[in-house]
Formats: sequence, C-alpha cells, structure tokens
Amino acid sequence: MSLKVYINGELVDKQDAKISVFDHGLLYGDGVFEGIRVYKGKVFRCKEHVDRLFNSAKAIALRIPMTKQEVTEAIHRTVAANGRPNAYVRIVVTRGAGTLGLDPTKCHDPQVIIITDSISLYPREFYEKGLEVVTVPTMRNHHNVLSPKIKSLNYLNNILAKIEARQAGVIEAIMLNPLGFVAECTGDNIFIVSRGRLLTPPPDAGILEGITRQVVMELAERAGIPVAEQQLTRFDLYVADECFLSGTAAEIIPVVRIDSRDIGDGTPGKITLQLLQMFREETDNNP
Ligand code: PXG
Repeated sequence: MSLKVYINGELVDKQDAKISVFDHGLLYGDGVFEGIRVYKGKVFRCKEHVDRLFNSAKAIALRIPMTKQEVTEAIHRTVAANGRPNAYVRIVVTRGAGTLGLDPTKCHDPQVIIITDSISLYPREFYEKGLEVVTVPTMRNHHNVLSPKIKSLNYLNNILAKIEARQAGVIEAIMLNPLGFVAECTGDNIFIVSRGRLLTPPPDAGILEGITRQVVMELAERAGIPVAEQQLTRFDLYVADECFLSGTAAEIIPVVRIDSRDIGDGTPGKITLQLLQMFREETDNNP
C-alpha cells in the first residue's frame, strides 16, 4: 500500500503529494510544523501538539485555514489511512504560494500537509549504551531574533549545530543560549540528574517547550523525584550524575559523554533508566 499524504483536505499518494515551488515555506522557510508520535494506533498528546501548532502559527501571523478540531480530525484520518499502529506524524503549515519577495500578504493559500511515516533519530544501540554529545559554537536563537518557542520551518541554526556535532565526530549537539547557558539540543530538550534532583533549563533559557519534556517532568513528580527548571552551565553538565535528552522523535535517550567528559560513570544512569521505563509504560497505555 502506498503511503498517503494529506494535503489541504485530500489524501493523495506520496508521489502525487506536491506543492508549488513558489510556496514561501520553501522560498523563505515561512511556516510552522509539529512532530507527533502514534503509539498502538493512538496519537500521543495530540491536544498539546495541536495547541502548540496554533500558537506557533499565531506568533508568525499565519492563519491556519482550519479549526483545531478539524486539524485533529485530519491527523486521525491520515493515521487511519496509513494503517500503521506506530508512526510519526509530521504536520506542516506553510504560508502558501506567493510571489518572489518576502511579502507574506501576497500568499493567499496556506498549505496544510500531514505526513505519517517512521522516524529514527538515533541508532538503536545508543538507547542502551548512551549517546556522546558536544557543545557547539552555533547558539540557539535569541528570543529577540526569533522566539525559540515557535516551531517554525527555519531550522538552519539547529542544522548548523548538527553539522558541528558531526564535525566533532558525534551525532548530536548541545546548543547554548547567547548568555552561555545551556539551552537544548538540535531537536531535543536536555535534562541532568544532580544529587537526586532532576534539572532542566527553564523556558526563558531559549528552548522549545517540548511536550516530551513536560511528560518527563510529570513522570518524575509521579515517581517522587524532585524536579526543577534551572539555568545550567556547561560545568553543571560535566559534573552531573546523569544526563538524558527528550523529544517526540528521540523519545528518551541517555547521554553518557559530553565534551569528552564521562557523565557519572559513563553509563546510562539509574534515574534515567527509571524514567525511560515509565515513559514506555506511559506511551503503551496512551489514553
Ligand atoms: N527542541 C527542539 C528544537 C525541537 O525541534 C524538541 C525540542 C522536543 O520537543 P517535543 O515536543 O517533540 O518533545 C524539538 C522537537 C522532525 C523533528 O523532523 C522535530 C523535532 C525533533 C526532531 C525531528 O519532525 N522537534
């Protein structure tokens, strides 16, 4: 069965899923997106993702030509049409086709695209043995330049950070903010465990407020692990007992080495593994 892609109300075969080369999503990265997981046929934290999509769109003054309810139905319709119990859903809303030149008011037809496919951010083995990461020169966006809370189609600085990680011989980067505090990774949020406490940078550190990050904080509270949003420096990372990343695509992945320093004893930590186990149960019993 060919993969069906949703475009503006219609489900079309993958090879027929096309948009204009004049679309400002392509020409200028003018648009927003979401990445959502489907576990056992159920869309995980759908409402949170749809709310964030609409907030991202509002922030860039992009009117999504559908209600939240309609977008939610379209997601479910696309998932059902593809018949995969476990999948990754990518919703993209572009400014639509316009003229050459930035002016978004010349774009009258925003495009709503929903793709379901599989995604594998990191090779399986790293979930067991842990990931090595580095801090990189490319910073996360300053909120006065482009709010990092907007999940926009502009990912170039994160892509540059990814390239810098690759140049350093690893597959993921930790991005700092313009003040030098830890922000997040290129497509994941970051947590450390320090003296039994779970710590993660606050929203004003310049992060995308991850939905998986929220789930992790809820799970930690449920397990009685103290959680705090706190400014973190590279020093805090180096001396942490444990570290892991969270994201829809990455899920939860342990980090065991940062900038050539072993984290803890250089193996995935106990609290990390406990949260990973709880996360598995949460997604398996997805309401
Ligand atoms: N930070 C950034 C910069 C992200 O892009 C996260 C954190 C994690 O947020 P969630 O809500 O997913 O827990 C993201 C997530 C893709 C793709 O290509 C998108 C992300 C990550 C990886 C791949 O669809 N965004």
